[in-house]
Amino acid sequence: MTFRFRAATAALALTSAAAFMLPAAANAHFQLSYTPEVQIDRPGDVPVKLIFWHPFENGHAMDMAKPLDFYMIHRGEKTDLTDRLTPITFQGADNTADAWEATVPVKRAGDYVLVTVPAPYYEESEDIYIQQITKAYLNRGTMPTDWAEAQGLPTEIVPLNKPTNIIAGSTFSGVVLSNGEPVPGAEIEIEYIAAEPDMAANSTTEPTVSPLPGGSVVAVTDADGTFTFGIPKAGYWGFAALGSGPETEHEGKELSQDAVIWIRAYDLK
Ligand SMILES: [Cu+2]
Repeated sequence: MTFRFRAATAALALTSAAAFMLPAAANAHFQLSYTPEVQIDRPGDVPVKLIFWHPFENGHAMDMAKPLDFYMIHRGEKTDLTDRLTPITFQGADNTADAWEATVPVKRAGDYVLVTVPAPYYEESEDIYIQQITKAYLNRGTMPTDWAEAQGLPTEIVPLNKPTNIIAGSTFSGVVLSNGEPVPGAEIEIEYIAAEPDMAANSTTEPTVSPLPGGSVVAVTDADGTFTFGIPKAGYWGFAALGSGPETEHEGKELSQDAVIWIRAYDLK
């Protein structure tokens, strides 16, 4: 983030037009892989929306090109879902953006790990490309099968707590990997989906919380590449390891290849 923050500040100094980009630069980009519920009761096609957004501030949405890859892992088996991707327009609070929807064919009990590999996105205010390789999890029938496994991605966050039912008020830990190796000192940006997308309207909704003063919520991995964060509230929390991936350049510019993971927290009732 230090680099990205400095880059954004420099861009701001250079052009007044960049002032409009300040909210986009000051808060975290997050690649969403959103389903309204991660606990799936019965077999069927589960709708998912892929949106590149600032979900904590209910802010600017970015145009997504067609993802390079979109698939699920269930009981260790990979199923390509790219032919299920359909373009949509997402209506954010400030703007509209190109996004994608698909369905996930949930059949047997177990975990379904959704992996999205987006095309690198050019962020004009920072003059860099950003590629957030994203994992999200569904579960059917409470049977744990895949959630604890690394998926062999260039970079990823491996959860150390089951990501589909974190207790609000407890903690979530993860390990950041790059080419399968732990990444010490990785910067993790942390966001809450303040306004969960309306699945029918492809729009934002009324936010339930406001982002914190002081910018991004951040953790840093320890010497083993591990981080822990206390989860204060039920809902969807995203963690993005910035620039943790092995690819550092795209089309002659800097590439921030990030690892994103989404977890779902519930209140104890
Ligand atoms: Cu941004």
